[in-house]
Amino acid sequence: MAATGSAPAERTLVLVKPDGVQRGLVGEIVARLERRGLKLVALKLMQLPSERAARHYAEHQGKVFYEGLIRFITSGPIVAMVWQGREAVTVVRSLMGATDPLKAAPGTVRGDLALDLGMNVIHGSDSTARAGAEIALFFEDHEIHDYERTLDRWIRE
Ligand code: IDP
Ligand code: MG
Repeated sequence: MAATGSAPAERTLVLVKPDGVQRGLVGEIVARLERRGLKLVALKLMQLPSERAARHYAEHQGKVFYEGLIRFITSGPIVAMVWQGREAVTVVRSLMGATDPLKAAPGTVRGDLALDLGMNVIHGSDSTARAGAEIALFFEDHEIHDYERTLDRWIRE
């Protein structure tokens, strides 16, 4: 049995996109991540400037949906968060569901709360390397708060 906290905690960036904020789904999404056992270590409400949106979605530049994606993600406030925990990147991706909500499994955020590819409510980093870069794009080091939770010993062996 591993000792408590023996594995390094992984971090991932999560965004509640403008549709999720407008629809009042911030609490629902935060609650799902909390209940899974991940730890919230940073959070802010912000409207994304288009240069930062372009950097965030650089991998999609040139694709047919790119311009619409940038317009959408900058169209209103988003909630940016950093979540920490065991395999946080993979855990969040599986909890989000497939990119296209029509293909996302019931029980996932997109499978339960969304219908449209362009309005799929949530973003989560897709690899640990991307997570590091994305977290740096949204947060200064001093905005990320690592802290002990007494309940952590009931989440990880
Ligand atoms: P992900 O959000 O599941 O990581 P990505 O492939 O990285 O999916 O795409 C980023 C975002 O761009 C998606 O969440 C979705 O909102 C949007 N998007 C992706 N593919 C399409 C498409 O074919 N049409 C319209 N929007 C798309
Ligand atoms: Mg992606």
